[in-house]
Amino acid sequence: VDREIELYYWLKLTREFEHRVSRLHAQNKILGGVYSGYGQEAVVVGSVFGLTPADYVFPLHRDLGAFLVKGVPAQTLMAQLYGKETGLSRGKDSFLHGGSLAHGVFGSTSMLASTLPVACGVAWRFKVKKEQNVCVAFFGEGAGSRGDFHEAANFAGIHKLAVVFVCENNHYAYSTPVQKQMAVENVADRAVAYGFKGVQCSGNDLHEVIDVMGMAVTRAREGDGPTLVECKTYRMLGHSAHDRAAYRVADEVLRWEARDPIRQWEAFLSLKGFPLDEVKKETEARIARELDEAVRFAEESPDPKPEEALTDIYATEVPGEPRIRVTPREELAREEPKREEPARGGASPVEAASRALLH
Ligand SMILES: Cc1ncc(C[n+]2csc(CCOP(=O)(O)OP(=O)(O)O)c2C)c(N)n1
Ligand SMILES: [Mg+2]
Repeated sequence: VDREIELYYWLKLTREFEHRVSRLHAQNKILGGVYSGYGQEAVVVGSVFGLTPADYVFPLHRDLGAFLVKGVPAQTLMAQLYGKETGLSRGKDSFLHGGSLAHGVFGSTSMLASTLPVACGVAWRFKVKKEQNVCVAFFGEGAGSRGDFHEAANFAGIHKLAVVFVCENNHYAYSTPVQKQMAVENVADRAVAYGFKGVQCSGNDLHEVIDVMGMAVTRAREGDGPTLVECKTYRMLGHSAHDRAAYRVADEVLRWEARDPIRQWEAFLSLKGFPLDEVKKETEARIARELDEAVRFAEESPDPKPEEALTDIYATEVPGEPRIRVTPREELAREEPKREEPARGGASPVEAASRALLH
C-alpha cells in the first residue's frame, strides 16, 4: 500500500471511530464521557505514525486515534469504551484511563498534564538502559498552564530526555479561549525557558506535522533531548457531548472547516494523481467493516465479573523488572496477635520518666 493511502486510512479511521463512538454514546452504550477530536486527526496521526513499537505515546482524552495508529486493535478499544472484560482495563474503566504497555500506550489520568512527568520517567528509564526509544506526550494548551507541564519540561531539559511534548493547541480549554489563560502568544515560546526548542506547525496539515515530528523524534532518539511541538488546530465540536459551544466566535468554525485536515489530504491525493473517488470508496468501505466488527465484538463481549473487581488494581509485574510483592488479602485480614502490656515494674527508663512527670 502507498504510504499516502495508508495515512489517509488512519486519518479516516480516527474520525470514523470517534463518530461511531459519539453515536453509540447517544444510544447509551458507551460508558462515561465522549471527547471528540474532530478536526485534530492530523495531529495524532502525524505524531504517532513514524514511531516504533518500543516507543511510548501518552494520549489524551481526544486522542483515540493515537491508540489505533500505535496498534491497539479497534475491537479492543471499542470493548474498552463499552466497559467490557475484553477491553484494555478489563472493564474497570471506560474512556480515559485505559492503556496498553504491550503497544507502548500509557493510559491517561483525569488530572490534565499529569502524564507529562510520567513520560519523563519512562524516558529516564530509556536513558538509564541506553535504549534509543522515544516518548511522545500529548497535552492541550489548557493543560500547559498547569504545574505538571512546567516541572516535566524542566526535568526533561536538564536531563536531555527523549521526550517530544506535543501540544494540541485547539484554542479552547472547555469554554476558555487561549488568550484568556496564557499571556504569551505561543505555547512553543515556553520551551526556551527550559533549554530546548519549541516549534510550531499547522496541526491541520498532515505534511507539516509529519515533517516537524520527524525532526523532533530523530533528535530525541539520537540523544539531543526534548522538543516542544505546538500544533495549531481547532476543536470543531464542543468540549464534550453535552457542550454546544455557544461561546465560540462567529465564523471561527467556518474558517477552520475550510482547513479540514482530511479534505486537505484528499486534495493532495488528487493532485498526486490517485483516483480519489475510488480510494475514498474503498477506504470508507474497509473502515465501515472494521467498525461494525469492533462494535459486534464489544457487544458480544462479557461484562466484567464482580469477583474480579479487586484484581489488577496494583501492578505486580512489569516485564523485565523484579516482581513487586503485594500482601495477599488473607494476610491483611488475619488478626494481629494482641500486644502484651509491659509488666509494671519493667517500664523503660523513658516510660518511667514520663509517668513520673504525669503524676
Ligand atoms: C487539573 C484539571 N483541571 C480541570 C480538569 C477538567 N477538564 C478536563 S478537560 C478540560 C479542558 C482542557 O483543555 P485543554 O488542555 O486545552 O485540552 P482540550 O480539551 O482542549 O483538548 C478541563 C478543564 C481536569 N481534568 N484536570
Ligand atoms: Mg484545548
